Amino acid sequence: MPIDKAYRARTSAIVACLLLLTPHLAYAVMPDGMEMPPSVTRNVPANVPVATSSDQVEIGNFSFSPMALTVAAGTKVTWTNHDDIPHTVVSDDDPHLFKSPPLDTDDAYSVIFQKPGTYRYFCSVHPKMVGTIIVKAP
Ligand SMILES: [Cu+2]
Repeated sequence: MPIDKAYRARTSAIVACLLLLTPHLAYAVMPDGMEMPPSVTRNVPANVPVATSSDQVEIGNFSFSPMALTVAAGTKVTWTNHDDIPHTVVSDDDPHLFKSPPLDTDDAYSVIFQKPGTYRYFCSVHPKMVGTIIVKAP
């Protein structure tokens, strides 16, 4: 049928035009001299801490275990909540050096400790739940 043929020819012409125009359109919306958006994976700032080792604190039965954990500076400490109710991990310091969101069952929260010192923390939902991370010079 001639009409159908003409329609198809016009449709493929439009598609071909769009394909040809697309790279130019992309240039049009990105003005010259504009920097490309920073890539999260490629432009890692130099001051992002990198853990040299890791250790764990388990949260269960309304307590942190071990209550006191000694690690070398550069250690990533991960708290995991095994209770059925939410807990948090909040440093005693004001302002807080670290403060987790409420951790549901099996949720984990990590902090990399770079500076030697004694870091006391508690659960903001149950302030009687306390713990300490002791960070030694490596
Ligand atoms: Cu708690």
